[in-house]
Amino acid sequence: MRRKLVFATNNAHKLAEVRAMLDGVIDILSLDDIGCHTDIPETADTLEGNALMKAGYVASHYGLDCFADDSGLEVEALGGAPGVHSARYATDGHDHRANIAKLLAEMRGQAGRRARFRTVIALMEGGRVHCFEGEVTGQITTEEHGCNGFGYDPVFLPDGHAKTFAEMSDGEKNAISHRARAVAALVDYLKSLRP
Ligand code: ITT
Repeated sequence: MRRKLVFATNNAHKLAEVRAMLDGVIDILSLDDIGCHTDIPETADTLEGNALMKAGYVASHYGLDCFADDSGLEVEALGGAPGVHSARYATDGHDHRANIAKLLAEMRGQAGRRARFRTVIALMEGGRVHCFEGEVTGQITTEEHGCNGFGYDPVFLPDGHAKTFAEMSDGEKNAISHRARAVAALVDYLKSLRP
């Protein structure tokens, strides 16, 4: 029987992205699937700390093997902001439109527009903890392009590509994204385990 792991996220886009990447490798249970309807706290000041908090919450409250990711957009000209605060950059909620508007306003007139998305995945499995990382570098555009994906996708132009993440299909984004690279490291690890 295939291994089952809970993915501790409330973000439906991330759940769909990661399910597609792990198709045929493991079965992913969502928080809904295990009856967890809590807004799991993520109050650490690093991506790794938040990923560990989310995975640790499920492991300790439900006794299930689990992984969680925390991702952020780090913009060079803004000293790495919004970083770990990416979801709540403009407001207290996950208001993607307001976050993008704030980012473009902060970047107005900036010549240097280098940025990277970074993901840390924390896996809690059989009482052990492992972390995996992935990143993708690129530029912040001066205006929004495309309407696929979520979050800052319409203003992130990955290096070596002529389309923003929001102009790419799911498959194109998943081939190069920060989360895909971290998930690839997770998959390598899971495959290295004995069944
Ligand atoms: P969970 O904590 O429930 O998993 P979240 O939406 O808060 O979902 P993250 O903490 O991992 O997701 O990411 C923080 C924010 O960073 C997210 O709300 C987006 O604004 C942005 N972000 C992360 N990954 C992204 C991606 O692939 N494309 C665009 N923006 C992304």
